[in-house]
Amino acid sequence: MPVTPGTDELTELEQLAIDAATEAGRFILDERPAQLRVAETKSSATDVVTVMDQQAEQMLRQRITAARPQDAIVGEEAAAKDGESGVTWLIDPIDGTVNYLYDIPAYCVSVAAVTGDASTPGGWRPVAAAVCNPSTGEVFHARLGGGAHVAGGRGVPVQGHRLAVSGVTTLGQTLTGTGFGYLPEVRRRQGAVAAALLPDIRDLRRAGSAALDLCAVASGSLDAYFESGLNPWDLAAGWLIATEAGALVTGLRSAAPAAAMTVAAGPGVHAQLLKRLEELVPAS
Ligand code: LIP
Repeated sequence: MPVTPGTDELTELEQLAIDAATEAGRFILDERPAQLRVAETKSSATDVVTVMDQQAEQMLRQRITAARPQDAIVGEEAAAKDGESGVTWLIDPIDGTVNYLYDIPAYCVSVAAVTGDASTPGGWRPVAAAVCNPSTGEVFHARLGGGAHVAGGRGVPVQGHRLAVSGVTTLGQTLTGTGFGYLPEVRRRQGAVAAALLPDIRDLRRAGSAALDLCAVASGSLDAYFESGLNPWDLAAGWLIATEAGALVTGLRSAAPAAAMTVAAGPGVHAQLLKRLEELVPAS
């Protein structure tokens, strides 16, 4: 099992995640070009990257490397940087890039420090994290064993406040978030699962950012969330923030949250949602 940093180091990692995410968040909001264009595409014509994704990732890497040169970094837009400290940073400079391209205020900067082998599903876990939603000014953050909190945003006291998941106990009352990938055949499968689940839940929400969906579970503005096809940098920070707010965050069939499936919900409804998804998603 990966070595867990001590309390002082966890606090340092959390503060660095907050500072880096907040700085990059301010940059992507304040410096967004009026005529923002697609710089390149990745897995499909709709899987886009903008210059702001690339520049924000450089900003995050410089900030983290300056503070902790011995750490490894894995980001969405550039090559991995090795490290020897046992800590790896998983960074998504703009989670919800399509929303950012369309200027829909539902995108964020997601930064997490993890231990273990970040390239192996189930081989790593997040120990400190921050998610900055620059449109609302909210910064969600957590460290292992320290609870989850939000600072900034409408109605949030200056000192921030502690997050807690909803207490929903029946699947039929569960407001559930989900998302879809960039490949048509993947979307077809995901759409079929979502359609089959719809009669069993309160309703579905598709916000367009896995990190913000997991923070919504942490704050109770969603009761549950599930999605397949996520990359480690999409889910790492939200995984810890939701868990420290009281959620159960897993894969299917006792697996860890990973590309195969990520399911997050309060303890009152997680098992019910998991059982239904295991009926709908065949074992691979
Ligand atoms: C996005 C995820 C979202 C998913 C999108 C995409 P990106 O990440 O946050 O949940 O539905 O397909 O993967 O590409 O904006 O970093």
